[in-house]
Amino acid sequence: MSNQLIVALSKGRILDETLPLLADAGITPIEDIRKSRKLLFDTNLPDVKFVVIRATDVPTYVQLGAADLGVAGKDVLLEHGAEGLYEPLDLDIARCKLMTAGVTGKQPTLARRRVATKFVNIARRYYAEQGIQAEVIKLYGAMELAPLMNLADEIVDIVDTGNTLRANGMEPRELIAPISTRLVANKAAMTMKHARIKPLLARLERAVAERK
Ligand code: PRT
Ligand code: MG
Repeated sequence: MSNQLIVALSKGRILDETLPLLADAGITPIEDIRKSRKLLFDTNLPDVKFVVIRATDVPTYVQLGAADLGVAGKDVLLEHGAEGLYEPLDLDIARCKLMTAGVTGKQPTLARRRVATKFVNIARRYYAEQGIQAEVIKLYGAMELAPLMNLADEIVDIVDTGNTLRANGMEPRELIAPISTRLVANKAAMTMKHARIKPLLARLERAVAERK
């Protein structure tokens, strides 16, 4: 293992909240990530580098040790599975909820329910726990469209204000899990690089606590 600490950051909306938090913790990239086409960035800390990747790839990078630490939504972590990962800190950013939703006022039938989602593992687990027979249909985006087009009876998706659902004639139903962004760590790195990870974790813990 190298002496570097590689931190995998989720691009997209999580990144916009992660960078200010990292800055509060005293860790800043030496160039503007959002203005660059690069994927690997030096920071003001000589032994810390950022990689900026698809949110859904962060658990894989950290689990396999290509990155030592990562920043990812709990939704992504629940869907991916936690094997080989520690989750030492709730960064308390990008809060939202994983919910089921359906067409407003239209009760789901008792028969086998068709559920469209990109969170197929979460959905299968959830409906099985509820004792509801479900046929889970994998989509990659625009889940809100599926019930309107009669592709599905329900969706499992992220809800924040509920505006997206309402705009499409849908309503939130059951809460599956409250979601926030987490710091994850490779299990082996947590032991082997403990001396380097510990102070970084302490800085982040302080930055999160100072916001409360
Ligand atoms: O774009 P890409 O396919 O790469 O991935 P992505 O779209 O999943 O990434 P991105 O950048 O959208 O970030 C997603 C992560 O942000 C999630 O994994 C969550 O942890 C977190 N997050 C927080 C959210 C929201 N809030 C959120 N509101 N992710 C998505 N939404 C979407 C939701 O899918 C729905 O379309 O916003 C809409 C709902 O918002 P309201 O306010 O209308 O209810
Ligand atoms: Mg997106």
